[in-house]
Amino acid sequence: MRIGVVHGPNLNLLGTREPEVYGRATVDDVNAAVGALAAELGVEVEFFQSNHEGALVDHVQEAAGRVRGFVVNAGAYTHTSIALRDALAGVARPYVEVHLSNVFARERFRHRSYLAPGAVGVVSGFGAESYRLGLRGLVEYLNGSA
Ligand code: CA2
Repeated sequence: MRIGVVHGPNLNLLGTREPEVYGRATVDDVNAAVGALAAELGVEVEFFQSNHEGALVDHVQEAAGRVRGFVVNAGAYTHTSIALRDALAGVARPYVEVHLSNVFARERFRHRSYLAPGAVGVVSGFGAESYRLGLRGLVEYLNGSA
């Protein structure tokens, strides 16, 4: 089983600024932690980050042929992108929406997600651990035990 992990805009800056909001882990650290859990769970993972909405849409379409599902932190596109929502719905692969911060404890514009209604679940507020919780939940869902 192969899972796609998708990081949206500005997540390439992780670990360099705003550590009080997003923690000190870099995107490579997050990927390494997710990769370690994937090995424990016996699944393969592939990672993608882009700052561009269309590139994220292209990636979801292209990766869908290889992966059983996605763990997605769409960053700010979570709150704005009908295109990414349509891409995820269009490829019909289950996905979990994850966030480093607790978006519900932040500005109101972060409370709305275009992706959440189509997601298997949402994990928000656990820093890098949100991705690992999301991966665990998605794999259990795909294995039929969640
Ligand atoms: O909490 C999350 O994971 C977010 O998806 C992060 C997005 C934000 O727009 C969402 O509302 C919640 C922003 C990612 C920006 O990441 C940075 C990391 C370090 C320095 C600056 C930005």
